[in-house]
Amino acid sequence: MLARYVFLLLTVLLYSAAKAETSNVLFSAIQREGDDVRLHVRYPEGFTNRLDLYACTNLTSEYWALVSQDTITAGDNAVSWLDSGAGQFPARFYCVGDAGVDADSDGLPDARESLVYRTNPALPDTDFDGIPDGAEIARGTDPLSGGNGAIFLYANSDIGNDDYDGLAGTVGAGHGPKLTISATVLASYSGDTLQLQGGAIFVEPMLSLGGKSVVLCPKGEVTLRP
Ligand SMILES: [Ca+2]
Ligand SMILES: [Ca+2]
Ligand SMILES: [Ca+2]
Repeated sequence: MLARYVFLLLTVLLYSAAKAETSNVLFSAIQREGDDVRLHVRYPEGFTNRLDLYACTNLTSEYWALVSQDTITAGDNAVSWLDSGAGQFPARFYCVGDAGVDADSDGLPDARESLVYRTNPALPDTDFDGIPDGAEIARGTDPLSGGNGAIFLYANSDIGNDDYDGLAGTVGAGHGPKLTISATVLASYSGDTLQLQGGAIFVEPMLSLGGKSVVLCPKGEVTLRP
């Protein structure tokens, strides 16, 4: 029954400022491997940017799914990627984006903005709420709807690490509290709530506000806990 599945190869969409250099990106092969599909993507010599692969099962759908992110050539200017379980779909469409092109420097490649999030690749803050599109995606807020971007950010001198994103008070699922208040403040935007947790004493370097000012409000927008 697998033969009844139709896999259509969409003309490769490559979002890049350097169109002439990147228009030769192509799929060199699509192979069936059982219920999986393997894509072979090639691009020209000298093209060193990262590739994102996108897929959808319905071209009338508004959104594509980012199915492989920041795929990097292994030195032969080719990428081989297995789309596990793709055989379950009656049709599957693919396209490629250049993960190294971010025209508005908001942290989201142009192709991801156009295909996945529907944000404006030429505007760093599509909904004009003061939070860049990439930060909104990372924080889990809606980049298309302003005014709802405020979130809690956490600092914890016991389990915190400034490499964490500060989006959770505990460590897990890729999130965790920042160690220093300074880093937490730097990650914040207007309207965010900073929550300080942990049993250890916050020493002076941790208390630096990183050049930002913090307004302590009586309504609990900033919570200090021992
Ligand atoms: Ca962008
Ligand atoms: Ca943008
Ligand atoms: Ca925004």
